[in-house]
Amino acid sequence: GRLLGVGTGLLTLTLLAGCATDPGSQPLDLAGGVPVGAVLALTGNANVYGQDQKIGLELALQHRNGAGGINGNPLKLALEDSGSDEPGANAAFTLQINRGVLALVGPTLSQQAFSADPIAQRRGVPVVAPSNTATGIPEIGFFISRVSAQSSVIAPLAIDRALSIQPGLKRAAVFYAQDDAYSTAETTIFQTALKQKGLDPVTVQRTQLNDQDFQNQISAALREKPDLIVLSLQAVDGGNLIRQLRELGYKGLIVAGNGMNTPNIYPICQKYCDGLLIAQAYSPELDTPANTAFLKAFQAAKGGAIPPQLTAQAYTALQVIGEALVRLDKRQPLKGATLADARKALMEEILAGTYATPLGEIRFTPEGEVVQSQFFVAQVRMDPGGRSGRFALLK
Ligand code: PYR
Repeated sequence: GRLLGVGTGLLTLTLLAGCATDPGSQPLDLAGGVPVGAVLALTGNANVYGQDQKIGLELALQHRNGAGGINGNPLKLALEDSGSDEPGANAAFTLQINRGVLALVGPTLSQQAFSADPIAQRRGVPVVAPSNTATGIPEIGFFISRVSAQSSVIAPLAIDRALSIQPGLKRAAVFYAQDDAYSTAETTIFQTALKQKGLDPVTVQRTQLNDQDFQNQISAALREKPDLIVLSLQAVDGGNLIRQLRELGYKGLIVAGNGMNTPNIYPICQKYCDGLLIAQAYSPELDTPANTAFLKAFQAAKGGAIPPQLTAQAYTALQVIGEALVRLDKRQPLKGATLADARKALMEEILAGTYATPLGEIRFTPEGEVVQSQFFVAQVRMDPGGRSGRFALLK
């Protein structure tokens, strides 16, 4: 930038700083591997998701590099913790983009994605979201895609299942966290699905993500004598609410959404997690080479446990980026390209592909929405004592 005089000095500085930190026009730096970044919630309330996701990324990285990396050059993954809020996600996205990554996996929460994805979109950096389920994520822009099925295609399945377990259900009570993008998007979908099945909610209770005591909302809901409770809450607030709901005497079915879709809810709701119904975008029983390889790697790393959906989705996100990079590099070598050109070509390649993943075969709409064919419903079964449990797939 040139000096524009005293009055616009600040503007000049900002422009200069912008140029100095944006590596997009530089040749892509492939020394030490092909650089990709991930941004996960490893601290704060959403760390319960980030823990599941981190191992998925580690296993996908191992798998890619065990298969020759990106045509002989290893895939190099830099992981940053976003915390569980928007400023953390914005800062981690910016750091990774300035570091020169070709693509990003993340962020964990939809609430964070609506804040951080526009940064990647502006900077021309492909994003593959591993766990954002709110309506409208890929619509943020060309560079934004996801492998996590959106609530509208998955959440209603758990309501169908509740009705097949107990066909006489009449009085649904709904809870959602009003300060969270995932919760507000999903509850709209749950409420529409309930109405379509003649189960107009008898009450809708609003909570906040950081609430710990839900006595007021629960008491108000129980006065309506519900026989089905439908929750769009994250894991910590949802786990606490379920515990309090059972302690206050509710005995009926509970359906939860994707926010409670992690075994990390067990220590929170303990024995009261038992019976919870949650739709799944992953089946550990899927009998395909891609899922068998993933299962084997997970069980070797974790000693026999069953992979959570969030682990399979995070694995898939990095798998997609790795396979798209292999194809792109064969067609149009990464070496010698500018970072900006390689990022754009990579996004086109991601959207064009079909991928054999642990989630089954997936591809993308031109918008970047995942196209996936198989979904399931699981019921949480807690062991006596309530310390551990499993997500049992319902047939
Ligand atoms: C989301 O934030 O989109 C979740 O599904 C938790």
